[in-house]
Amino acid sequence: MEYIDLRSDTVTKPTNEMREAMLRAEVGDDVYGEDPTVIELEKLGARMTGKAAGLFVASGTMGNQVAVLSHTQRGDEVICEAESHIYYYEVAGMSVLSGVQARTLPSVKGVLSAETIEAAIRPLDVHQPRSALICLEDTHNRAGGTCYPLETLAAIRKLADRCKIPVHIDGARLFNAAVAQGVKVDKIAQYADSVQFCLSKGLCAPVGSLLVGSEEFIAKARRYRKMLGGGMRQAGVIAATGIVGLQSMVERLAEDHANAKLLANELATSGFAIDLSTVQTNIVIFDVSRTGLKAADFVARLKKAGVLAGAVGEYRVRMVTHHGITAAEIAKVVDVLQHLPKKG
Ligand code: TLP
Repeated sequence: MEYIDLRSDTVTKPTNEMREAMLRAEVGDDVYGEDPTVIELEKLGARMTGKAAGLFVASGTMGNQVAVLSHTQRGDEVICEAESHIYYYEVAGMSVLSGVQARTLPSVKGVLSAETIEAAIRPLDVHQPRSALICLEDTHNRAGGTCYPLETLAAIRKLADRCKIPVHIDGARLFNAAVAQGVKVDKIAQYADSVQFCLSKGLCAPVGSLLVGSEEFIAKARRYRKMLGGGMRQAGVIAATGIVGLQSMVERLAEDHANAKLLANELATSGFAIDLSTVQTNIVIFDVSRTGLKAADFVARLKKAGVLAGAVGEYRVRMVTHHGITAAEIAKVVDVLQHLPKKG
């Protein structure tokens, strides 16, 4: 069966232009710093985000974990949102690899306020861990692809400067946030000391993320990437696809956002519980309790009808729009949702 696959934007495949770029890519041993294509990608990512340096990593998870390793020491505390990817979905990596503990904070639709963060910052006290890092997620995955308002980021930056705590943004979907907010990514990245963004999601590259920050930070991160086994050799063949992604796949993310809104509005009209205010980018999360089915059963029925989605809670279902999903396919999905057999 030909599925309409809305499980994630990670399912996107490299475009023809990317495959051609792979074929042509000049390569070298990147652990020796000799892969010109990787160097070009790292410079491009750093330039776009307004940072001094970049590091090509295997995945968003590796980028986030290398960032935590580089910013912290064992026994530190990392402030993050309660449902953030770095805490929720990274296999307790920060505890295991960095030896830090997470201080998880409640948010409003994935967005932490400066006040909430400030209240969690530890005083200097022999009993308490050091607050060593603030992690933000933009867009926020489990909140439904929500963006940080720039004023909130500015307030958090001010607090971070006052308290001398670095800020890391998990910007797996940073370009979605920028396109939705009508700004270039550097307008968001300026508030963070380090940013991780994925090339392998909406930008359609097959593999990889970039971690960007100061020269000093990236030099440290490069050592940790090596420690984790992420020192790749002729990685230019994959880096080439990231360059194409950054140069030609950013603006089209707006189509994914339009399709997500279309889908969300139809879901609301069809009686599904959905908070339309969270549908700001390419993620649509809705509640299926009204159908009498749990999310996992609902998703299984959708699959039988040719649509792939993800269960992200007992009654919460996630659909993600991406390259290759057209408005016509969204209409088909809506039709399937409206005619899905109910419980029993
Ligand atoms: N998210 C994936 C799954 O892991 C849930 C998805 O399908 O959305 N930060 C954020 C905010 C993410 O959404 C993801 C991936 C990552 C980091 C990790 O990226 P990868 O999968 O490249 O390690």
